[in-house]
Amino acid sequence: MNPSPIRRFVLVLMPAVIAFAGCAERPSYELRWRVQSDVVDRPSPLECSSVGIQDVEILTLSSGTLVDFRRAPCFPRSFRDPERLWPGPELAPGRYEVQVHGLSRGGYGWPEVISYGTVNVRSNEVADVVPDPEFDIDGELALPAAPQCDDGIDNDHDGLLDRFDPACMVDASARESEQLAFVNMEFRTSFLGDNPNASCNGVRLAKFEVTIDPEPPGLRPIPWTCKTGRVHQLGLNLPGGDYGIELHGLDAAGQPVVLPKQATFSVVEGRTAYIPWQFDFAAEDFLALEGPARFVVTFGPDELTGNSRGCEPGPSEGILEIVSVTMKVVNESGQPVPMLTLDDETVLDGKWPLPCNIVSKQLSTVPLDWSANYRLEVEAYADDGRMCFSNRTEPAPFAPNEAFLVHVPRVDRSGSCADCNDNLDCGSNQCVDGRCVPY
Ligand SMILES: [Ca+2]
Ligand SMILES: [Ca+2]
Repeated sequence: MNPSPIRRFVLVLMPAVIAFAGCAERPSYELRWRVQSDVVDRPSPLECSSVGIQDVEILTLSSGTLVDFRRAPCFPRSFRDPERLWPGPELAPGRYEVQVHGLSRGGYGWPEVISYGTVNVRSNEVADVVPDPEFDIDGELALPAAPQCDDGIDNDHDGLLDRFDPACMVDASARESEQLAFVNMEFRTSFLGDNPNASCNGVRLAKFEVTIDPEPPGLRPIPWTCKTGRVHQLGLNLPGGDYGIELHGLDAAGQPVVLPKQATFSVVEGRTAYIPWQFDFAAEDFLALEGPARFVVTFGPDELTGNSRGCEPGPSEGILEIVSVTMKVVNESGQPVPMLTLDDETVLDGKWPLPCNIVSKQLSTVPLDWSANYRLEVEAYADDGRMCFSNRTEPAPFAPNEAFLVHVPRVDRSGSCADCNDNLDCGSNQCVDGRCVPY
């Protein structure tokens, strides 16, 4: 702890004062002090050592100017006799302020460990110091105890000293015995109705930050990076009570991207709590969400091999060629969204078959406003118009900006949708029930 301004002033003055204090003198006042301790109730060295105060400094001031400075043990031997007082300096008649500062074993003081009183010095008389009302214990100067988080004592006997005690980690002015609740929070976040295709990058959300009200002393909110599918753990030591929490979503520059999510929770002193949070940011939570949907269409995967395919069959996969596809954008209730187009103006209304090779590359829509939960239905046809692949029962949710895969499952493997008619169609594989499989 840094010396207070008055202490620096005192240290500069010390050599001159000590020279003065060295002269033979008759004390103009006497005083006694004691530490405000709940450990001992009668005069004892313990009242000092139990609160981490080793020495005291006694300062005498006249109209704010230091006129004497001396040091004493916090509990002088003579104090075992409850009637004995400590001699002050010899002073000219007048009114003085007297301060007693507590010092640690390390020799430093604390701004809150100071006791104040006044004394009226008259000639040929030893005066008593009158403590200020808030520092008065039966006429003695009451010295506040040292802060438990900085007194060098394991006050609650848990083996953890001062700043290593959990209570002090949260609040440097706490008592070590304060029982905090350990709160383990888990944050799961999702976007646009738990849309599996919506990513942190796609919605331009770079990091999250949490604030807690009332703010626990010593807690500095630490932002964490937004990663799709990631669960973030946050461990906190909190005093018991009711709290509000806000989750903020920020862009890479630290600016808000969404309206914060708010919730409340309670913790019970001394208990451990596990609080799972699930926050979904819907389109209306975003301050500005725009951009196209970007996607790649793939057929399959095949339930036996796990492979997906394009318009043309792969080597030894048979002879089925997909010649045309339809693509239709629907809303949440399955109704077509009119006039929604790709960036090349292809209308995604599913009315006309498109050549299959349109899906041989990544596709992109025009920029969308994301107010509706758009989904994409894709159907794929053999050369005679028979539908072999369709995701109509589970259309793919559109998500902004970052490319996602649209898997279109097989719905027919017979007739012109069969991969093969005989082994010759399958190259190094064999044809079983219209499918090419390894021998
Ligand atoms: Ca402790
Ligand atoms: Ca302590």
